[in-house]
Amino acid sequence: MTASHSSSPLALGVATASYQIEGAVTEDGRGPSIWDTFTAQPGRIRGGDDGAEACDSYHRLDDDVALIRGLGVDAYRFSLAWPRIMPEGRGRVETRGLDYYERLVDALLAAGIEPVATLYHWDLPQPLEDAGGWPARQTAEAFVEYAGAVHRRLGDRVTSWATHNEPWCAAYLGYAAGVHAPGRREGAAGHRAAHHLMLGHAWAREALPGAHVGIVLNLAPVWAESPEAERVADGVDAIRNRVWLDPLVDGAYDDKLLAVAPVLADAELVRPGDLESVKGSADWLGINYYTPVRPQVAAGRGEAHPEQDAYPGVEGLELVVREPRTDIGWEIEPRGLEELLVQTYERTGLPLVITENGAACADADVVDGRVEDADRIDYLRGHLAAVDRAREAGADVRGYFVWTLLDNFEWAEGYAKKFGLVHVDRSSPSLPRTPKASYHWFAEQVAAPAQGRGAAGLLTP
Ligand code: PNW
Repeated sequence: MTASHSSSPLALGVATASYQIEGAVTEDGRGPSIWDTFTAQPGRIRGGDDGAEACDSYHRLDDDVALIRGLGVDAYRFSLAWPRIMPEGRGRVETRGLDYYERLVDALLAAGIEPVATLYHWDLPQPLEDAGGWPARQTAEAFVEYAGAVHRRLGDRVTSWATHNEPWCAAYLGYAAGVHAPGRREGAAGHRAAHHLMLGHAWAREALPGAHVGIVLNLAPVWAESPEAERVADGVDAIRNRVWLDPLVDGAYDDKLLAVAPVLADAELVRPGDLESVKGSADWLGINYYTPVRPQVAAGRGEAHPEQDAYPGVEGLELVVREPRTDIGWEIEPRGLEELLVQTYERTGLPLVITENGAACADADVVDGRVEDADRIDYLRGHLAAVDRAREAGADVRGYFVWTLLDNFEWAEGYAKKFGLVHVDRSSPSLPRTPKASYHWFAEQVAAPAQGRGAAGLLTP
């Protein structure tokens, strides 16, 4: 790397996802998703919570856009609910679902905020899961139909698109570890899902002519806890990072990856032409970063970390979580973001966007209209500084999105873990929103840009 990108502007934004905020799960023809099914199963979600109401953003579009405007951000990253748009997963299009996102996009554009649309943030239509889900190839075919239907309606106004959010979570937390929907626990199904997610991504890009299409990965720096842990660390790196980046960059799964995921050598699964179509299929890369991953060799009956099963094929793995931690138990380490940005830019040469970064903090009460969340401000400040260092080191980082706008449905953790810049009072039926101290702090960062930051046409070349 020679050129420094620290002089190009860094767009600032805030991110959300459909199932986590919308609610209104039976409205306007929306079909069921795997998260509706999963949350209805006893014991799956902390507190028995579900997304049936969430933040009711489906009915509060104007309130939420006003909150986004109040931040002054350059861009807003949101996802579309596939089951609102194709309730059966493919075929018939429900135009009322598209109407909602069109209203959102038009409101953002009217406010001078760039919409960044994610097509798949985990709410797979249940009929597609019933037909085999992501481990089945036809789900990738259905995804292309859905992508085309969305793009036909919004492609004249939205230029920045992400196909998938965190396919590692969708594939391995959903099908191997069983902690996310659909809750299956089969390692090979995780690998099959991974392949089909990437294939769906590549095919969908072809269905979005003229669009700037990326994919959002939760890549992680993988730091072996000891020299003996290099072997398990390599397996973790294979499944967390290389299973996505290798086909994108090289159009191949290498032998070390096949050693942990032998099913990826199956010619029925990986068909001629598949990897060639994935190669070079991203115009930009989104990175969601929260914490580094620290593998060690399992000492025996150690305390099981719930994510361990999400690395199928890596035998004898234990994950260490060092201090300090956020309220969700994830280590705080901004240097991990700096390293990840520099290394991922070296590996891919793609424009990078931090599509999520943020912290879960224990709830503080609303006192005199204020919510103090100094820990979240510290977390964000430290990570923004890491982004600046990575840019100075030459990484081409175009944007940084805080996860997330509102306290919302945090998947397996229900509503107990709060990442929002805005507090949502769930004890009141009207779900009142109160901007936290971190909201005001972030608005100041946007308004008084530090060196090199400022508004940008986020991803337009
Ligand atoms: C990401 N894990 O989820 C998602 O993109 C967001 O929807 C989510 O709210 C945010 O990060 C905070 O969790 C993850 O268990 C959920 O490793 C779980 C894991 C990783 C990411």
